[in-house]
Amino acid sequence: NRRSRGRPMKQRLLVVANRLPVSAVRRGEDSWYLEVSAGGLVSALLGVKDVDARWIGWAGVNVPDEVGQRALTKALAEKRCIPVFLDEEIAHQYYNGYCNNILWPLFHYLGLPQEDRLATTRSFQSQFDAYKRANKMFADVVNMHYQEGDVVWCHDYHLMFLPKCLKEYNSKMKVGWFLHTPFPSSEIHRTLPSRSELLRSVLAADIVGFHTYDYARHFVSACTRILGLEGTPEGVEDQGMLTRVAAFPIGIDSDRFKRALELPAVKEHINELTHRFAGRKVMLGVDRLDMIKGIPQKILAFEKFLEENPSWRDKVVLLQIAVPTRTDVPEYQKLTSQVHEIVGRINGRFGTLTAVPIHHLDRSLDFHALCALYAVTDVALVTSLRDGMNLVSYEFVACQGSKKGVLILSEFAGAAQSLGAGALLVNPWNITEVAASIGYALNMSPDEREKRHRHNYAHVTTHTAQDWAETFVSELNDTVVEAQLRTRQ
Ligand code: ADQ
Repeated sequence: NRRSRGRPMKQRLLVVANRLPVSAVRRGEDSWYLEVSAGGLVSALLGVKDVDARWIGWAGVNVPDEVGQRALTKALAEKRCIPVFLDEEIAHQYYNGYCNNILWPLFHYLGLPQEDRLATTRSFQSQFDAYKRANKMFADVVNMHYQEGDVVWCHDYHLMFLPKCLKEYNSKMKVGWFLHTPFPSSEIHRTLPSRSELLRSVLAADIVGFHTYDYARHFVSACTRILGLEGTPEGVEDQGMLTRVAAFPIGIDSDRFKRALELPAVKEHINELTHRFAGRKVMLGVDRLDMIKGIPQKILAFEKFLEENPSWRDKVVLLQIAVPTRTDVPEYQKLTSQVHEIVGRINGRFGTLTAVPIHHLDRSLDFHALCALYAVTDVALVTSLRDGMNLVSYEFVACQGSKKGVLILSEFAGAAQSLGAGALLVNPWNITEVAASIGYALNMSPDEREKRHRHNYAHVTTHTAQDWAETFVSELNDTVVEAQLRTRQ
């Protein structure tokens, strides 16, 4: 068994991510209330066998005083979490600035900020300096808690500078880095002023992982074209040292969804929703309210469908659940108003005194409510303009045991690579095509629905979050062993 080769039974894994999987609320000078979020990453790591995982990350709150920091550190330790404290100015420049204003849009093909966006923020260089300083602070905390034999798994675009910092502390540290967003074409990455420095920092890791083979290929091309290094089928080689680059498609904990659907409260909720929308087909969108999710385009496509198919107007409803994010950023506020405006217009145009075609909620739903919604949905609409993977598409499939609903999925979501054969793939920019796919999905024969659903369900239930984490950690171990053998030869 390659997974247990020569390793102690319980290996310590340090998971480093920008945010801890815990929200902290201050109750008093030295008292904190903690709420653990049962996100995908948490359940993925809970399922990894023989691994003792600890989290290192920012608690998302500014804690300037030592008393508060000590109390929070103590409270978090019980949840196996270790905080990184960032002061407000660095956190702002690193997180709102370089991460979310520069890297997030660039990696989703929305380009670098235009001058008007730059003018309202500090200069690009000072944001990058803050990014590096913040990454160094993460590295300090990892280094403080690292013990020989640990493996360190760094997550996402917030921490691209971390592998280099860690290896400078200890070249023997096993370090993996995984990107949750797309890695764009090298032509896009080339526009980034700090393009080379970031690539070199990531290459310091022993293994670099992406959701899809395409993203991995883009990364290797960026290294060959921008840094002039050699790309091999295994990864990128620099002066005889290989950084392995590979695709590790994430999944979900599908059993968690299946178990939820068996709960009496969820069943009751399903009955209520079925009754509430009786006589109408239910279409569903669940997204963070972000430009990359293509929410306005989706709603416009639904409008076009209603326009062209009057007979469906009182027989279908679109439920769009959009959880607000980055609400302090003007572009996100603009997006919210734009979505509200379009929804209002369509409901005014096609609604009646007793029903409206779109129910739009600006909020998050709790897990059980979400499962019930997925279960009653006939057609899910995932129309991201770009998306690393998109787990909503997986969650919908996992909850469709008996209904066998149809998934309309953007070809620009990583999930299109895995659920493409079962879903109806669309170009989200092509509103005519999406509107036609809505019609096709609503009229699909039970046989075709069954066939498509079977394909997707098999994938979602066999390529789980646990497998993803286990494979990454296992490959990280093996890669380092191989690298050490190569050096000795
Ligand atoms: P996200 O951009 O957050 O993740 P996604 O993969 O769809 O996108 O995950 C969102 C999660 O939040 C899902 O578990 C979903 O259930 C939940 N969620 C979204 N809207 C919600 C709402 N209104 N109410 C309740 N829950 C809601 C990033 C990348 C993705 C990549 C993941 C994992 O952008 O491409 O798939 O990381 O790597």
